[in-house]
Amino acid sequence: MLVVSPTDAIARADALADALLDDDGAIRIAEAVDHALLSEALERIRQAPADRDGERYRTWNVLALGDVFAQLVQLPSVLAVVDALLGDQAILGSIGANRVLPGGRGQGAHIDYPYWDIYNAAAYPRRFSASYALNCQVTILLDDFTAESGATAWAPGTQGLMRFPDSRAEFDARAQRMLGEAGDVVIFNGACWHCAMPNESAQERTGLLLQYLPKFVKPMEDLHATLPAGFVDAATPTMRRLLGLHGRVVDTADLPDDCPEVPEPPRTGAARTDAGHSSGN
Ligand SMILES: O=C(O)CCC(=O)C(=O)O
Repeated sequence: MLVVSPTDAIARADALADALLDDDGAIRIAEAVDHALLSEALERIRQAPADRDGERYRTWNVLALGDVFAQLVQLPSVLAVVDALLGDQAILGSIGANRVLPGGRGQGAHIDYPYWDIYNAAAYPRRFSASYALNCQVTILLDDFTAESGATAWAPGTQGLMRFPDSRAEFDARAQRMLGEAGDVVIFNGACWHCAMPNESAQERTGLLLQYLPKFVKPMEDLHATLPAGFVDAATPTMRRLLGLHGRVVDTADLPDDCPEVPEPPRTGAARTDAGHSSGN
């Protein structure tokens, strides 16, 4: 997996987006988040209600749990790559946490929303293809991800196949691990086969799972509905566009006769670097 610094991620965002489409389908930004933010996020996740399955805990929509999460979805180095892949009006479709404690089980290999029922061809447009991405997954490593602690496994190059693996053996034969240290961020094409792995270490392994989508894909979670009053009023332009609150309506009735361009509605989400802090980059 290609590993870059936050500065490189911004400088080489187009090339990295191409790597997500054409190469391994995953990259890692090293030291993208400072440790104070990691600790705060972890503390809030541990206190939040979660769906439990043995030693695995899943918390959905953590955006409302604290300002730290608003900061983590707006990391400039990450958004540079997301925007290069999905367009600069990309939205946030989901933000959840997957805590896998010692003894926690792994997952079945899968691909992510909106591809998650790709086996049902009738639900997809004719000639549906992998030529551009409808999802960009981002895992913020809140703990070290090692082979022992259950670092996510993924099968490089499978983002072009537009199908689930036929068997676990097919997945395992191609799989590598998304290894990294707390504070690193892995960005991957959600069409890649992947899964959490069993935690056979003595340490917790928690990832913050962010799902970004092009502006025209319906978000997986209704994030906006659960936000406290005042969140949107206080939101940065980038946060507003991640919530899909940027202008969407173009009044085609009023186009001048000779107009080759459709005027854009007011854009409130163009800036990528207004998160108000550096988060290590
Ligand atoms: O936590 C992980 O390692 C991956 C989780 C995942 O792929 C999912 O829940 O869809």
